[in-house]
Amino acid sequence: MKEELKKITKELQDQLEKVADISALNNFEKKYLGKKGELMLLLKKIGNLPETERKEIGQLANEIKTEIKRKLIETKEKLGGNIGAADKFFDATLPGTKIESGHLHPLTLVQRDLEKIFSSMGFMILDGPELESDYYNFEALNIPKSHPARDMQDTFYIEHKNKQGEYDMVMRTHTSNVQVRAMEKYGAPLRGVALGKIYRNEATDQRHEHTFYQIEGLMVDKDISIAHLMAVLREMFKRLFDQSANIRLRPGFFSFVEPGVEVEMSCLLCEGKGCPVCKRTGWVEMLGAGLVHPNVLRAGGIDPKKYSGFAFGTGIERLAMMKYGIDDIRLFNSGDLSFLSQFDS
Ligand code: FA5
Repeated sequence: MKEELKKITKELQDQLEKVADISALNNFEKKYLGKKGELMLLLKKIGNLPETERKEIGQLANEIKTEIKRKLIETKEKLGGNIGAADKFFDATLPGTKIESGHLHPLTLVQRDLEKIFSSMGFMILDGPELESDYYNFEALNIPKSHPARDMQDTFYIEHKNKQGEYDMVMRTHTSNVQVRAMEKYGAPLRGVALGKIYRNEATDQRHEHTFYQIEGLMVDKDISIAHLMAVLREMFKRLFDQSANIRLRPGFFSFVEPGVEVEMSCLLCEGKGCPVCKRTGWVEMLGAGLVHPNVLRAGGIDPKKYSGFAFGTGIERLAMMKYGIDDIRLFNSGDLSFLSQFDS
C-alpha cells in the first residue's frame, strides 16, 4: 500500500506539472481527486488494512492528499483561475503575524522615573502654563525689563501688547516660571517639582534643541541650605541612573538665585574619558541651581527673613541622553522608529 501511494504521488506530481490551462487542470482534478478519482479510490482501501498498518498509512495518505490539494490550488492561481477564500491553503502551524503594540517615548519614561523619585521624597508635582506672562517668566524672577539676563535665554515673544504697548506674553523659556506661581498658591513650607516643555529661539545641534523639557525643583522651608540641594540632587542622580554619578558645582549666575551654581555630572557615555557629548572634558553641564533669591521669595509672598529655599532646573533630554547612552538630542523628536522601538519594554 505504501508503495502504491508513493507511485501515485509521483504520477500526480508529474501530471500536475504538465497541466497548461484551466480546463486541463479541471480534468486532472476530476481524474485523481474527484469522488471516483484514482487517489480517492486508493484512500478508500485504507479502511480494509489491518489495524497495525492503518494508522501509519492513513497519516501518510492524508499528508499526500493535503499536499496535492495545495499544489492544485497553487497551480490554479498561477493559471489565473478563481480561488475562493475556502480554497486557499491555510497552514495553521505557521507562526502568526506579530501584533505591534505602542510603547512609551524615552522622555516619558524618564519623566515618570523623576516623578516617582521626587514624590517619594515628599515633593508635589506642580504644573504651569507654556504660554506665560512676561511677569512670571522674568519679572517675578528678579529679571526686570531691559535686564541683560534676559539675553541669556533667546525668547519667543507672542504678538500681544499690554496697555503700555509692551510685549507681555512669551513661550516660557524655562520651567522656573512655576516658582512664584507655586509660592503664591501654597505658601511656605513648600516642596515641589514641575516638569514640562519649554521654548527657546536657538539653533539646534547635538546637545541643543529649541523646544525641550525641563524639570524644576523648589524647596522652601526654614534654614534650607546648599547642603539640602546637594543631598536631593545626589539622590536624584543615584536613583535615576542606578549608580552614584560624580557631580561637581561651579559658580553660575541666574538672577533668581543667590548664590547660583551650575551642576556638572561626570559623563556616563564615555565614563569621564572625553567624548563629543561632553566636549571631551569628561563632564556634562546638567543643571542650574542655587538658593532662592530673597526678591523671588517676596514676589511669592514669603518672608525671606523666616524662610529660605533652593531651586534647580535641568533638561530632561540631557538626563535621558546620559541614562540611555544617546549621543544626539535631535533623535528624540526625529520620529525615527528604529530609534524609538529600542525603548519598547
Ligand atoms: C535655566 O533654564 C534655569 N531656569 C535653571 C535654574 C532653575 C537655575 C532654578 C537656578 C534655579 P539654563 O538655561 O542653564 O537654566 O538651563 C538649565 C538646563 O536645561 C541646562 O543645564 C541643560 O540641562 C538644559 N538645557 C539648556 N538649554 C538647552 C537646550 N537648548 N537644549 C537642551 N537642553 C538644554
